[in-house]
Amino acid sequence: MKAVIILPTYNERENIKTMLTKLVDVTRTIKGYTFTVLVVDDTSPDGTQNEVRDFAKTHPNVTMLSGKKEGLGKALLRGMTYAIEELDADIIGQMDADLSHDPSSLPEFFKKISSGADFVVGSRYIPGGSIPENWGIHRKIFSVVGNSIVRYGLGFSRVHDWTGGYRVLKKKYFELVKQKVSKYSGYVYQIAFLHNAILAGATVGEVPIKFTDRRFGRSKIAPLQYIRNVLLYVITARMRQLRHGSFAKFAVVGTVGFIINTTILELLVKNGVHPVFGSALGAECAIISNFFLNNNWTFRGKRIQGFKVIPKFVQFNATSLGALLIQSGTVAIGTLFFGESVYRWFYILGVGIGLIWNYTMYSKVIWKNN
Ligand SMILES: Nc1nc2c(ncn2[C@@H]2O[C@H](COP(=O)(O)OP(=O)(O)OP(=O)(O)O)[C@@H](O)[C@H]2O)c(=O)[nH]1
Ligand SMILES: [Mg+2]
Repeated sequence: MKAVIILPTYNERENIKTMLTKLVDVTRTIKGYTFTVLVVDDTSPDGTQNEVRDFAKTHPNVTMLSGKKEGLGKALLRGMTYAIEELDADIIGQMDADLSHDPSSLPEFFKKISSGADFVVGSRYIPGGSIPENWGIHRKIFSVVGNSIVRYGLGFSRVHDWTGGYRVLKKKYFELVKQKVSKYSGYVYQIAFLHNAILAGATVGEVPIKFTDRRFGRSKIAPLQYIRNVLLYVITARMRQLRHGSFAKFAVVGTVGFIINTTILELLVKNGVHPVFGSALGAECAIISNFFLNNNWTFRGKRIQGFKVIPKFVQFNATSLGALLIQSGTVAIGTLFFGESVYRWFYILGVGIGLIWNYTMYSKVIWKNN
């Protein structure tokens, strides 16, 4: 497998050689991948590029992509595109070049990739990870509050660090989200990238990292603008989710299932099959269709993959059976108390309760955050 680690740089002359030395050493210890380090520099005026060129003379697996200054998001976009198209990357990594990200954690990222994760993020907010103690209280608050807003605001609280730039992912997820994230910049780019990858079905792994403060060079963040943009992203993303809410999709999927159920029943009965058998077969076909449509569309952000599909499909069948029992139970109770003539009202009530049952089971049990 081919892995490309991207180091975006802007004025990192004092850091880049140390970073490259450490990184190249670490990559040699990771088995099963061949590594290229790609420095994506925005024509830094401080001479970063000379340092990289000098280093690359003795390290053929270090290469550089130069461009004009358009911000970190654009640099990453350009770098990842180049990594896939020109360097044939299967796996893409990104790290800050200012020594804040310790290369010695990198093997952990690749371990997670090898064991099935699609997108591994370095987390400062899980046990074993940390933010610099010497950060001023303001920066600490910005960092912690900013991340919490994103975590809970977007509704994927299982991922703890959204703004960090220490990540390793399968190329597929960059290709899937590239169009959607190209309009964002800075930290918001990092957030939108991870968010869209999750929505596209990526399973996320986390590695604790101790983020250390840069010793050289200038910080490029603008806190207030950062908080505003993050908030704006979370709010608009949430509104979009509501508009295309999963409940609406769930309803569409259910309707498709109903049509399949009815069509199969009618076809079978027309061909001499007993209605009981026809409706059972129709119902099972609808269940299969519902399961796969929900898995790949309604709940695709939590898509079930691999062998897990089997037990989940069994659970899904049990849930559908539950809905059937709720529906007929409601009709049974209703007619028992109010006579058979009112069965339609209780049928409608039963369908309603059954829908709520189904939706709750789908979103809280079957497609709960896995
Ligand atoms: N190519 C490119 N790289 C950038 C740009 N802005 C930042 N970087 C690089 O992206 C990485 C992270 O940026 P930093 O400025 O270190 O951001 P930070 O770590 O949040 O904040 P400080 O370390 O305090 O400055 C570093 O390697 C930077 O050199 C940019 O516009 N273009
Ligand atoms: Mg930094």
